[in-house]
Amino acid sequence: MQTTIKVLGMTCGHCVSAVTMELSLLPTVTEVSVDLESGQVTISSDSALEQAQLATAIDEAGYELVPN
Ligand SMILES: [Cu+2]
Repeated sequence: MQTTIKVLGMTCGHCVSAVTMELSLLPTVTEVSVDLESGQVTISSDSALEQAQLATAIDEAGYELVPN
């Protein structure tokens, strides 16, 4: 399944890497795709991801998850 979130504060390729790495650590995540310009992040995973774990991962990376 795919989850799309919006992340604030990413400005360059390093930001993209940091967010991608943290999200990849979540259980069952198979792919993370970041669009730097829009801040849109698409996550593929085998099970549903909770908003709270996504928020924690984004926070760990040093950015902010936009609540939807
Ligand atoms: Cu950066």
